[in-house]
Amino acid sequence: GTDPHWWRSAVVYQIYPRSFADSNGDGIGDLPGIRSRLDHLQRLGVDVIWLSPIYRSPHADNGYDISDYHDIDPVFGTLADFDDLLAEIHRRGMKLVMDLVVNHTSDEHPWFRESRSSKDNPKRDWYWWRPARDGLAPGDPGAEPTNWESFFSGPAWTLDPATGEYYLHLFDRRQPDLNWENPDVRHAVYAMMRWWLDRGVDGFRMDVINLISKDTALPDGVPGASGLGNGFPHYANGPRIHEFMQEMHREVFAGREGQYLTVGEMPGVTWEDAVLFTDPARHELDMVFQFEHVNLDHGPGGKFDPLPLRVSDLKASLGRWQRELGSTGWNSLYLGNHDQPRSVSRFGDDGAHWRESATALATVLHLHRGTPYVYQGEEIGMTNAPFAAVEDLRDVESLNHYRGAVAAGQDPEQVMAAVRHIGRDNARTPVQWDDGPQAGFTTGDPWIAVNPNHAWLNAAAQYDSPGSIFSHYRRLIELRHTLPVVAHGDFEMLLPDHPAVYAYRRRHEDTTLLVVANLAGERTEIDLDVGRYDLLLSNGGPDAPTTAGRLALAPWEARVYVAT
Ligand code: ISL
Ligand code: CA
Repeated sequence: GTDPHWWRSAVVYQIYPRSFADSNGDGIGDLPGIRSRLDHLQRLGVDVIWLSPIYRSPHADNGYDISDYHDIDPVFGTLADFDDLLAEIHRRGMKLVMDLVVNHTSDEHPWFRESRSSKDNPKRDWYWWRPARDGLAPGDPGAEPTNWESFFSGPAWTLDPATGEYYLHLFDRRQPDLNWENPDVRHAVYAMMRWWLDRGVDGFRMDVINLISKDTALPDGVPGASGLGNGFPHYANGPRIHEFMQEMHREVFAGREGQYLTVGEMPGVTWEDAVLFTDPARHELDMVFQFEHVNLDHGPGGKFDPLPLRVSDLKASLGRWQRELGSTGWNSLYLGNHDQPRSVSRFGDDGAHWRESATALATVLHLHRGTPYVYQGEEIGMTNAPFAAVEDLRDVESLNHYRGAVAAGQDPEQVMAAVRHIGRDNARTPVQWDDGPQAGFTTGDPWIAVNPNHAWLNAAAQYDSPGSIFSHYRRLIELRHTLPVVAHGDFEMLLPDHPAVYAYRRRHEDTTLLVVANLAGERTEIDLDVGRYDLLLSNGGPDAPTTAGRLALAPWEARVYVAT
């Protein structure tokens, strides 16, 4: 199209390939499996598919550890399968965005193999190598070059016996960080990106891209509960991050403006920075994933020390991002992804109000200003999984945490309770297609157990049901496509101090959209005059009795009104 900002009226669907659909019975989702389920996505009406990594990988972190950026991992298929899938997606009028994981590689990437081989290897400087701390010998306790803790527990440095030096890994030890200070690293990444664009892909979701510019002085961090230091202030949104993003834009996207979508995943990004990243005049990124709303329930001890979530905090956070990105920046809108627990279990009520809460949350999210992302299974209300024991887990983050916490003396049952609540495997159980064996995901043994609730919670049961979660998502996506106010309207929060009701108004030209949702399990009544509006969409049953100037809302009821 000719609209350079086409993604403002688009909806993106995230596929986690390993858990989407298995075509050959080995228990792992794959590219032909995705191809076989494209009807589902078309029926839903999404515009763009984002694929979590499918590159060659030893799968220490399910593909977020890449050993060859130019090939498909055999477990997912071949480059020919990829070209086939891409052609079919394009034929159906959709686009495909690839995951770009370039803060780090796999320790099996040839770049790292060369880099670790000797101190004077030409690729030595492609990663972060440092000797033991002054006065200490390699391997001594505390000899790591900095005290930083990795995201996945333990020190962020690992000693490599080959040269007696340590390498930096913000994530697992099998995910060494690339050194973006070295221009050869940057240009190798840009060349690889152009290779995929030339192959026909429509953009990139950039993994932890705001971590690529580190403070080269590598200062220690403030020690936390684990005794290790918090390096975050020294590597997140570092000194050269905007320079790198502008350089990438020039080197990769110049001359292709308007044809692709870029979204940067950015833990800890502030709205001030997000405006800079997404202001089109600065030529950095189309949008970013911010983390404020998915960190609201993290306690002082981090994500595995969860706190109860308050609706008022969620409103304040999302509302602030709406307001502050304003008309200069652009939001990405999401409640879940492959790193977060299931959104209906976390923000909603996956018991008594399962359908109502899933649809209420979707309503509030999708009608914001920004580009909505649907994480696979969210459109049918998939829930957290009943992991009984540590043997049921697969995620490196959860497993590292479990081992570390139990070794440090925590009660294993309590550690499991936290993992069950917030662990990433919740989002990684197979998509529930139908009520048959293994939910229609595979004819073999799935790599992670299917949620037993697929007996009633599955896609097939929802397609032709007008009140289903799937039908509601479909309608929300359609509204973004058909009503310009959804993509282009401004945003005004209503009832900001109400503890349960999320209400806002969007305006564009002569149209006003009013979105009201009760995000709690009790009926409520609010002061809101909807007299001049028409009801466009709701997730409720029969109309609640409404007196002039007042609106009654059933538990988790959501209503969308329009006036022109
Ligand atoms: O879930 C998290 C750890 O507590 C997040 O901080 C997560 O690690 C962060 O969102 C970065 O995620 C991305 O990079 C990771 C990968 O494991 C995630 O799957 C990916 O989305 C390292 O590549
Ligand atoms: Ca397979």
